[in-house]
Amino acid sequence: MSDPKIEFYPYPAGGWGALRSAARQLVQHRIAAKGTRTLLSANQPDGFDCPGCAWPDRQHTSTFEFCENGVKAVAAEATSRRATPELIGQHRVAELAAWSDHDLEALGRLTEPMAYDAATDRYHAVSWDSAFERIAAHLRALPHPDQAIFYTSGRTSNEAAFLYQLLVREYGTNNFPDCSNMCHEPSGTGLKQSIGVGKGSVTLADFEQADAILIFGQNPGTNHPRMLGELRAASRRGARILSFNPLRERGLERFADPQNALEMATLGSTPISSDYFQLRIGGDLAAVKGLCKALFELDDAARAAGRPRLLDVDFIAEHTHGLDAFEADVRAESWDALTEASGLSLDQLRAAALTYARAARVIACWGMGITQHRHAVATVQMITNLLLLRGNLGRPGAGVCPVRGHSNVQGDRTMGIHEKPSAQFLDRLGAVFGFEPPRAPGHDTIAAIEAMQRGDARVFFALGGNFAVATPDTTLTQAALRRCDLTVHVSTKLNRSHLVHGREALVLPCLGRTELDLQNGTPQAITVEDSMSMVHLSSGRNPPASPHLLSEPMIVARLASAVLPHSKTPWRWLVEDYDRIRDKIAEVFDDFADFNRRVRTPGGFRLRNTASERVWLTGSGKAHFMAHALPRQTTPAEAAGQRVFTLATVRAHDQYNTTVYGLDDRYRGVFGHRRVVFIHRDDLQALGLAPGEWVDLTSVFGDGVERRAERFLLVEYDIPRGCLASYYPETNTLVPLASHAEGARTPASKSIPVVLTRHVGQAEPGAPAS
Ligand SMILES: Nc1nc2c(c(=O)[nH]1)N[C@H]1C(S)=C(S)[C@@H](COP(=O)(O)OP(=O)(O)OC[C@H]3O[C@@H](n4cnc5c(=O)[nH]c(N)nc54)[C@H](O)[C@@H]3O)O[C@H]1N2
Ligand SMILES: Nc1nc2c(c(=O)[nH]1)N[C@H]1C(S)=C(S)[C@@H](COP(=O)(O)OP(=O)(O)OC[C@H]3O[C@@H](n4cnc5c(=O)[nH]c(N)nc54)[C@H](O)[C@@H]3O)O[C@H]1N2
Ligand SMILES: [Mo]
Repeated sequence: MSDPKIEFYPYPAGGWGALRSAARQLVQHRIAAKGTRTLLSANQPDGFDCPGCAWPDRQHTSTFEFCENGVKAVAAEATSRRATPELIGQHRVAELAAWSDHDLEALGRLTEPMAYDAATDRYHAVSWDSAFERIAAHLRALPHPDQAIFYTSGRTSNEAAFLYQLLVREYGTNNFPDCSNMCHEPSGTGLKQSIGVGKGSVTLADFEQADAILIFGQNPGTNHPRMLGELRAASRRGARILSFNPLRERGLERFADPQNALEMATLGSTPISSDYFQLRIGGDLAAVKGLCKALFELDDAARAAGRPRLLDVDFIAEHTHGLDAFEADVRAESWDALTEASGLSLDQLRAAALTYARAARVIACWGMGITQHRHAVATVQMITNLLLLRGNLGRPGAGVCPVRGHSNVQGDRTMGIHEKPSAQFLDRLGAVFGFEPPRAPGHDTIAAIEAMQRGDARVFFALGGNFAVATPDTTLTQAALRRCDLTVHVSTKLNRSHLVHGREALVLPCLGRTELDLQNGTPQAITVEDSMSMVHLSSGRNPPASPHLLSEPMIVARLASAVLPHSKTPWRWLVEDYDRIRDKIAEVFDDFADFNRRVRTPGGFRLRNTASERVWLTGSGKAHFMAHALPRQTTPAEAAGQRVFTLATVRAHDQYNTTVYGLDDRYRGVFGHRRVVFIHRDDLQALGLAPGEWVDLTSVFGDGVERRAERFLLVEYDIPRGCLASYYPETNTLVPLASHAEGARTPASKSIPVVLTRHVGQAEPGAPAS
């Protein structure tokens, strides 16, 4: 490992730094001309969908949309390195478990199915048939299908997800924990209650028309770099961009478009945020409630002066329900409580409300800074309330925009990956495929971990992802996984979840998004749904990393044939031509009528979003204002005489969730090291600590369990006092399973109460002098 270096990064997001970093990735993965071709076919009408993020693409793009982190995602998949069974089998699993996540990833692509051998503590190659037979034998032997868990990560295509949920339901359970449980679940839950549909209502065209864009708890410079293109254009035409984020994030400040020759040549850049509100971690509910309160006051003043109203009273009367109770609750909230809880001043809240009131068309975007809190659902609904007050829903240039993570996480949910499916969907699925689907609700991510912990769940199967690392309460969760009789992972790369295994374990390697998927000699395309409900085709071009790889739909179909010998579903026939799977999807979901034809029009098609048509599929047929009290103060100010901080776990620039590409976080000025804690200068002083010193983090929940993460480097940062930030997943061990969003059970990994103590013990080699 290189020495850690902490050095302010003075440049805009994007720009030459992005090009240099992208070039380095190609070299690291030994990708020459082939890689360039691979990249050029990302997000093209007849190429593959970028596996990076769920931000949509401009239709009919003719030029390659450059995205540094898209390059990393593609390069990581197109790497020429191979993790063969021979290579992996050279090491005992106990040995591999001591490697860093970065080093496991760096072994390259998996090439053959492997089984764990307890006698030697090693993985070795097995045939596909024996792997499927082994899984089938375990599943058939379980006393009840609810003793098996079927996880999904959001890179899975619509076709694979549809077949997967069908297999699992024909087998007999709704146990579908999903990465969405840890991600945008509160957005779906909150929006469904408020506006009748749990998805974003805007399209890219709306970004061209918005007068103001509010961005809450999202770091697009790292996690959705292509979004910066839209924000840059909006900023250039004078739209106001209001960022709400405890951390100063470079991508929300300035951006140089690598595709803009002038900006690159002149080292110029475009400011992104017009206003930056550095609120307290978890302060968004209070901030937005404050904006609503200020808006009511502005409206009072307008009314008193005989000026036009600032509330959209016609919209409110025709389309909404519950204003009176909401308004009374907001007016009764004191400014003191709102400023204290948000960490913003009255002036800041009033200024933001004025900007909001002056904009005719407003979009609100949000990410994990909103959803990974106990009060996440309430915050999503408060943001929606703010928009409803001025009719900013269901008209051009306005609406809600939860920015999804994984490239098909939204599509997987649409395809029925859900632990609480609706009766209507199950009826239809059962009718189309001639079986009786299970009706009992299944396990979400937290319930799945609890079931394994109790020993009630015996088989864990994962279609993608890295469950052992992405989930909270690492020590407890990993112990739960180890209690299983069998753990199975369908994966592209070796990761820690393969090493934290059950009594028996299998790793099944699959084709990646960028690779040619031939069935019966014919290239197949899959489909995905982006964050704005656009469904489009994706066809890989690269030769597969190994001749032994199977596609995800094929893995599901072959497993189904082994597990369900009496199934009426023609599994193998369906996967000979993915059009056949899509025809079945169209039979089950009305929104996918004529799927195969519509998805072949350039750019694909948009799924209906009723909220964007001002049709409200709520109980009352109207959009709902939802009143919410400020979150209770659950964190003690002190624990055993030590100051308690609130820690948010965030992504560094060189990672994709649990996949660590590199050790830099360029925009935040961190190089060569990941175990850092960002902290305000005055807090350092108050603790008698200095930047460059090492600390341990201990979380404070009062449940008697010690949760501790050791040896983190203190980094002074522009962050409010009392707030800390550190990287995910190194800090997941600090989050108790029981700390999660109310009503959506997303782990509260953005608000962990912790105390800092000086690290004693072995000094870190290469620690920078402070
Ligand atoms: N390159 C890359 N792209 C990715 C990913 C990746 O890891 N790498 N992950 C993908 C996935 S699955 C997802 S879900 C998305 C995640 O994308 P983001 O939502 O951007 O994810 P995070 O980095 O977790 O944190 C977001 C921001 O929330 C801020 N924040 C923390 N706490 C609070 C708070 O209480 N209030 C407010 N207002 N802000 C807060 C942090 O400072 C940070 O800027 O990105 C997707 N795209
Ligand atoms: N503390 C904390 N915890 C968090 C978060 C946080 O912000 N803070 N964020 C949460 C969020 S938003 C999410 S979405 C989850 C992510 O949780 P997961 O989705 O479970 O994790 P990933 O790291 O995205 O999964 C990476 C693995 O997917 C496999 N993979 C990659 N491409 C493919 C493919 O095409 N097919 C298959 N089958 N496998 C593939 C590779 O083997 C790789 O190792 O983590 C959550 N956990
Ligand atoms: Mo996510």
